Amino acid sequence: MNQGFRLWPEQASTYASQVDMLMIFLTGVSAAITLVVFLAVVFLAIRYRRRRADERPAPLKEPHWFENVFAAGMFAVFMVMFFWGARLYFVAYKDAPDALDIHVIGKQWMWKLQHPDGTREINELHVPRGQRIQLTLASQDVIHSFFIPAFRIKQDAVPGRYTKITFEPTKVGEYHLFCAEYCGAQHSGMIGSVIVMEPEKYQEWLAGTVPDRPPAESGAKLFQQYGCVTCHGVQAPSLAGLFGTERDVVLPNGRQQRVKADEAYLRESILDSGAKVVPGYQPIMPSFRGQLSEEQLIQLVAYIKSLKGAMGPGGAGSLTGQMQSPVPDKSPTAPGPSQQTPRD
Ligand code: HEC
Ligand SMILES: [Cu+2]
Repeated sequence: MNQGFRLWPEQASTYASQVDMLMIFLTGVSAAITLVVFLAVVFLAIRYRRRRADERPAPLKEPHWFENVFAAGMFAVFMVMFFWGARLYFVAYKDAPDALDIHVIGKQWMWKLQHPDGTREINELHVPRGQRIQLTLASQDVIHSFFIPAFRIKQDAVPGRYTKITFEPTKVGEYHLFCAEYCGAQHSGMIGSVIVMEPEKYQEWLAGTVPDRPPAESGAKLFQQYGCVTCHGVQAPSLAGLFGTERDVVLPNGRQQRVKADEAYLRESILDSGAKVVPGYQPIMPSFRGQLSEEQLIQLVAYIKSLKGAMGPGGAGSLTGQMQSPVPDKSPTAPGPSQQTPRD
């Protein structure tokens, strides 16, 4: 960016201007208070300086009303900061079910991204302008942090769990993508770019890539391959319609707990199947810890998410039949200029 000196990174998302307003407010309040304190120090030092060697200060009566008003005023200002900040936090971190879902995996030292139709990218993210986008982040090794200054979003990718953040790009262009958490020798090289395109251009771009299988479809394959299908729907609970519901589970200490069947729950059920057992079932499910990569876990979770509605009793066969691919298949022979095949 060779546009001379600028105070802020470019504002390229709906979030950016909102964050900047808060930032201006915080800086303004800090500057104003610094000024008041500084002037008071100078004024009082001059006004009440010691004039003679034997001078003693006169006993004084403190004006309590002043202290109280000052404390209450500061409290009010801090509460404004708190509620304003909290409101902005929820804008970026609230679950956005109808956003465009993009999966991000951080690993030393690259970002691997996947679009809902299966298109993969490395260190590059193409997104349509004016659409809400939700990133689901995972890490394959250490903590990374996905940072797009122009969008004012930053979210850690933490090993062993999923994190999410949403944004809505407003300006076509190419923006920096950084890893903002020191993650090893080549941390500084873990950079890339985000390319915001008009929605039609984005569709064109998607059509020009050779998508990998959509995550949910790869997940369906894994579901067969790892033998999940031999139990689920037979002597294990059906997973259709499970996602997003609330359910009771039994903890190892025998207590019951109500949990939400979200991505984190599905992940835990697969990796640590004994941690929360469905009532009425034996804890016979083996742990798949160490057998599935982050990528495969995301695919399995995506597959389970795609299983809508309840199925008939013992309908193991219909599990795979219910798969719906969000995007129609594209010809694998289409030219793919931006397509990349990730290698670990
Ligand atoms: C040996 C049989 C068996 C296999 C194989 C198996 N499971 Fe399970 N699974 C179970 C049983 C039984 C339960 C219910 C008891 C429990 O929660 O542990 C369960 C529970 C679950 C749950 C929580 C369900 C709920 O309703 O809350 C998920 C998610 C799940 N399994 C996913 C998988 C996936 C994905 C695989 C393949 C990688 C798999 N399972 C392989 C037997 C199995
Ligand atoms: Cu990193």
